[in-house]
Amino acid sequence: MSRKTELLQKIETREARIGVVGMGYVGLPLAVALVEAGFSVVGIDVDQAKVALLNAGRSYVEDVADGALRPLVESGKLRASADYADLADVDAISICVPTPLRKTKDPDISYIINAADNIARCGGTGKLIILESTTYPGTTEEIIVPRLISNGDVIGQDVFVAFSPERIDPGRTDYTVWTTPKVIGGMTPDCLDVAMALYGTIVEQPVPVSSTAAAEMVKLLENTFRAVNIGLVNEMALMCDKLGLNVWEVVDAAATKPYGFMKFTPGPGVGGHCIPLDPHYLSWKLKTVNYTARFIELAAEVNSHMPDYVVGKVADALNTDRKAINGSRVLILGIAYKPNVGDVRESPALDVIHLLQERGAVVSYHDPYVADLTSEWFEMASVELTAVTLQQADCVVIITNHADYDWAWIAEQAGLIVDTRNAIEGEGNGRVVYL
Ligand code: SAJ
Repeated sequence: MSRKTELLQKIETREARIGVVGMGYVGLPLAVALVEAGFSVVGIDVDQAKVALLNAGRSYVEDVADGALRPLVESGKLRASADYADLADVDAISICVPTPLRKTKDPDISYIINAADNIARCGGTGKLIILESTTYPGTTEEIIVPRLISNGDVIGQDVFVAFSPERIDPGRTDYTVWTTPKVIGGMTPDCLDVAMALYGTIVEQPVPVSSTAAAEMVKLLENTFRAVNIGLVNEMALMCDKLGLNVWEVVDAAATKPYGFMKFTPGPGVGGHCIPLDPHYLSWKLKTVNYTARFIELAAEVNSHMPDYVVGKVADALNTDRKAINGSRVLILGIAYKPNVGDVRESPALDVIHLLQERGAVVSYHDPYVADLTSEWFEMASVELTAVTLQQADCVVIITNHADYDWAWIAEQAGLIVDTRNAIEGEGNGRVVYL
């Protein structure tokens, strides 16, 4: 029996044992979905604290409730480990490790390399290896494959390799692992067949493409599409400001077009661990072939300028009250990178606070999802949001429009507001400055 047939049978009967490397916001939901599909899963994570929490049936990922996790652990079908050696006897491995940027904006694939080295060390023969981490086209072929064939194994015969970009969207409830189509590219047709078979057990619509590089590029298009369109609408905000137009009115009216338009809204910048970072994996790769990814670089330039633009708006607003930024009390509402989450990674709020402090403002923040904050520039704790804190602020700056906020009440209490999200729509005492 060929190794491919053996793997396909084990997947069909659910005898296949699966390893998931990286038990974060991508790996843990994937592991849960695989166990719910009938597989036994070992989750590998270098963070011993995460391993202990998972083996105690406790989740640290918003989208996975303890109540969903605990029975899977208690049944013995899901366990966590910090020891890569536990991958020796699994049949398939999904790699879901971080792919951050270095300070130089170059890709940091050290987590992928570490995972690949450890997987090769415990033996890839007879296994399906799927990389999920967002990365530049060519990573699977250049980093994963060489480590798996160094023992003489042949890709597509002895070991099977694919790439399948993650589409886990923390906090989203309208799409699940099952209902979100999943793109899959194999190193060979047989690799694709095996990967499609495995992911076909947890995803309603696996989407095959012709190669791992194509699959890697799909993910980068998805997130570059967002970064560029957010950059476009942010530049629209700058242009509307120059022309004395209300960008929110313009965007809302354009969004009535029932076809050929997709609404994006301006803001104080682009945060999160995907959109501000992933496109730089693509522009970096293109530089290696002497090509400049102009849209990516321009979008990054526009988006990263927005915090400066917001601080300029604050300065102008205070100036109307004959106040300088220096010494003014500025209250930031919402510092998470997007509404209704507590994640502050790459949040533009951090840049706005830093820039305001650099100009002498006395800055505080409130965020119902972020109790305290440590950044490279400062440490802060969320203040209590009361009428007094609003009234005492010389300027209130709305950075993240969490659904929890009572905007009408805030508009009544605050003397001056810079609203970067059009949250105070049509309310307020006329003392609201919009982007
Ligand atoms: N942003 C704007 N204007 C917009 C949209 C976003 O300023 O019109 C800002 C947000 O405030 C945030 C940043 O851009 O700071 C990124 O926002 P995002 O909506 O892209 O949120 P992310 O980073 O959580 O993106 C994820 C992605 N999901 C995956 O990669 C699986 C993205 O593809 C999703 O479309 C997005 O969530 C989503 O729609 O929630």
